[in-house]
Amino acid sequence: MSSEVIGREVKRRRTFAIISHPDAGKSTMTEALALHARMISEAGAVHGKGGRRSTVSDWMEMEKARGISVSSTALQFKYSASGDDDDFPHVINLVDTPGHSDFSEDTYRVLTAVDAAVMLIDAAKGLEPQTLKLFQVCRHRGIPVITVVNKWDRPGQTPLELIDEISDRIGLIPTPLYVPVGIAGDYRGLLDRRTGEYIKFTRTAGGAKIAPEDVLDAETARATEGAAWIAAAEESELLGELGQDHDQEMFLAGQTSPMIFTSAMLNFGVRQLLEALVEFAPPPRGRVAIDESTREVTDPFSAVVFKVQAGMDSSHRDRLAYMRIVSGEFERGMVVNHAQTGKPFATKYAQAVFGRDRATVDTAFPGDVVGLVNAMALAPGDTLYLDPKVQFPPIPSFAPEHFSSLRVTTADKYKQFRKAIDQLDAEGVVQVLRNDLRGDASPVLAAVGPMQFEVVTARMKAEFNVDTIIEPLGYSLARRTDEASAPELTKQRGVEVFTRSDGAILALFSDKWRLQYIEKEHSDLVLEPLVAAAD
Ligand SMILES: Nc1nc2c(ncn2[C@@H]2O[C@H](COP(=O)(O)OP(=O)(O)OP(=O)(O)O)[C@@H](O)[C@H]2O)c(=O)[nH]1
Ligand SMILES: [Mg+2]
Repeated sequence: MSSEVIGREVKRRRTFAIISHPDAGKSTMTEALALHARMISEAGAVHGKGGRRSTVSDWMEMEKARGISVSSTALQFKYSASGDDDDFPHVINLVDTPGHSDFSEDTYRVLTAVDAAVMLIDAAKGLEPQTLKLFQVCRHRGIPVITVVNKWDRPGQTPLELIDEISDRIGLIPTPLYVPVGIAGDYRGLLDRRTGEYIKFTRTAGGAKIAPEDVLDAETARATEGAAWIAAAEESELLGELGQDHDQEMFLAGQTSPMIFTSAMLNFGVRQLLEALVEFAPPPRGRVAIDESTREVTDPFSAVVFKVQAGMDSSHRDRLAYMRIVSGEFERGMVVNHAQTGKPFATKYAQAVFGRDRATVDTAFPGDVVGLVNAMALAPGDTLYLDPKVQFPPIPSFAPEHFSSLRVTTADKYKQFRKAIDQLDAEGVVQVLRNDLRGDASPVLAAVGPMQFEVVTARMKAEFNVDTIIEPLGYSLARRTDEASAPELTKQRGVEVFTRSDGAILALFSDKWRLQYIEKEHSDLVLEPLVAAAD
């Protein structure tokens, strides 16, 4: 494969994550984007039964029941942007992430695998705690952010209030590409700041279909929308005077963020978001390896695994590893190398994923997310490559703050229980800790947030038919220690020592005062902090 072909394929790809505080509308937006790309014919049509609650990316039973996402989901679709040759459309790789902070480790892993992020903000709520944290992660990783103010169909703040809040609190300057016509709750259309035209939307029944657009000139807009148009035009002018126009370099440097106002529910502003992604979001680039060399996109094949997920389909209980291709062309059937084990890995069962649906994928290029079926040896952070060898930096695991023991309640299910634990451990759903005292029958689960435990018990039941109970332990923080320090630590009150499944020795402490006391009394003990969730 010539590097010219790879270059052309890379240029038309956009790989991004949708992130936000819970409930801002990520899964609804994911569905709306797929609808606009004509991958599905009706929003909610794919898995929605009655109402629109379930979206194409929310497929787990627990997600459907609660209407929240507990796991990230990848989708790929083609989108013919304005100016595209229809035979060579753009290829969009999108990852919908869970908003709840208990699942932030999953979101973080996704952010190591994408080139840009779409940050959703609820028009009424503005910046929320998880939004702030995610912005920091994006900044830290140098991921450019497109800001989407969603739910503009409902009452909310004014555009200028939201813009001020973002620049004041995170120091990121929003550069609206469009200004909404009509206040939050009265969403009529958008003023295109570059052309000065009015894009007028028409509602469809239940917002299930693409909303028709009419493009009108400023004069006609003023005549039909009156005060709403004048207000939008004034806001646009003011933003121009403040220098808040899109600047590609500043956007890529993480200093500014193109901003769009949408209603994912009504499908308003969704096409504009796709166009902005195609026009401004960066195409895939090379990636820096552990030895600090850069694997360029046109180099031989390499990929990073960022997620492992099983139980996606009750009819096949397989394990899927999601890899993001970094360089070269991928061809199904290729035998690649697994950097962590040095072993070959056959890719006969490579699949393109679309929420819970899958199709065989024959070729893929940098930026693409490909699912590898039954990839038992692969874990998040792993590297796959064709010679020359490359290994990308591992994904740090978060510091757990919640610890519970897990016990099986049906005696004859012990074998299944063990299998299930290994499975969920390999996926990184929780960390699994063991020690001789407790034995194998009641391992300790360590998590960033308690909802991860609920996922464990729900999946134990649904996928392995094992009933389990979770018993919270009285520990609230963990430190990494070593063999030499373990005996002394075990003697201490309020401390328990475990081996994590990756071999790390962890000491759990009831609280930070206990830890401080022990650190002071026994300064010779090894007690290293783990990576904290917000780092
Ligand atoms: N009015 C209105 N409601 C919306 C809009 N977008 C999403 N919603 C509703 O907001 C709720 C949450 O939407 P989701 O798409 O599940 O939100 P999410 O960000 O994926 O949530 P998590 O994955 O749990 O973080 C649902 O009831 C949606 O129907 C919108 O543009 N307008
Ligand atoms: Mg969601």
